Amino acid sequence: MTARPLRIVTAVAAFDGHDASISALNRALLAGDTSVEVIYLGFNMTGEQIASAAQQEGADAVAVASYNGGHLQFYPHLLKCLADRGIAQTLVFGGGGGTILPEDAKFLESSGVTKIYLPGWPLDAVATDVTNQIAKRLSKIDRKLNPKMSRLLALSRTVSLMVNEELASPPPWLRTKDGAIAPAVVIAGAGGTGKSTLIDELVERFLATFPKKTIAVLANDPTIRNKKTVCALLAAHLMRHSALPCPRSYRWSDLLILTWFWWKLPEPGRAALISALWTSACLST
Ligand code: B12
Repeated sequence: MTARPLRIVTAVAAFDGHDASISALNRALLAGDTSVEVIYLGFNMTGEQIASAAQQEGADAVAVASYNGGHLQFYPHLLKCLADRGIAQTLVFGGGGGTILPEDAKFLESSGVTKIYLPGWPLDAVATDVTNQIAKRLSKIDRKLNPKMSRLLALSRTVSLMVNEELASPPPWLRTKDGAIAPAVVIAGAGGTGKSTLIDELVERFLATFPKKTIAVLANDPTIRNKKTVCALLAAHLMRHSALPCPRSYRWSDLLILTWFWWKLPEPGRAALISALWTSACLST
């Protein structure tokens, strides 16, 4: 077990609706022996959308199903999108049953895909192998902050380091110059009460009404616990407005960790985080 949950973005490739295998993989990841946060994007996801979510969420890996026959183009394109966003270190796992031939898998793995799973693997073995591979490489993942990196990447690294209590407050260069604090709105409620639809509407209207302003959504989901692990299936990106990556909107989702951490933070720390989230803003990538 690793100290923090592994963060894995899962999706189905663009122009592909075959989501049965990724849904089964999501469940297998949650049922395994490793704590994971599975951030599920849905089907028909472009390389750009997947890379954008991986960047915002500070993902360790992306796992993408491709059944439409375009895998030889899609996975290399995805690798490029990740590299373009400064997160080439993100591990990439894939599978598409028999539509991906063994020689295609070899080619993709030699091109930078971490691993392609061919038919015959039991899904729980796929899930275990994926988490083992991520855990093995975790210590090599660079999570340093640097004022020269894109604001969006710096923001996601900051949130991720703060949530893991490896950083007490955002670096000064990520804060508002005038110390201004963004207003924060909390939306809570039981499952099925319409939170996602409301947030969708608010974010879409906000972005349309204020073309220069930025907005951050911090989405916390309840945890699923078994005897050994703490897991979550996070579906905040399934909301409508995240269909297109918008450089003015930022999204982070996790277990209840952020909420718990938030209340532990002294007032100045909260203010600094909010202002960093707000201004980072310029969210240019
Ligand atoms: C189920 C299925 C459907 C269902 C999809 C339901 C759903 N919600 O997913 C339905 C009936 C809707 C469907 C529709 C279509 N399908 Co279809 N479908 C299949 C089928 C029978 C099984 C795929 C599957 O889910 N397998 C279960 C998984 C768990 O097992 P697996 O595929 O062996 O995968 C293994 C590994 O690769 C790995 N793995 C799989 N994915 C991933 C992902 C990650 C990240 C990782 C790490 C591992 C991993 O896990 C498994 C471990 O053993 C295949 C044929 C087949 N027998 O494979 C055709 C197949 C994929 N479909 C096909 C086609 C053509 C279509 C349609 C275009 C048909 C049409 N003309 O309408 C549509 C397209 C739909 C769309 N919107 O995209 C073709 C694709 C051909 C190609 N690309 O060259 C296939 C191969 C059938 C065929 N022989 O023609 N389909």
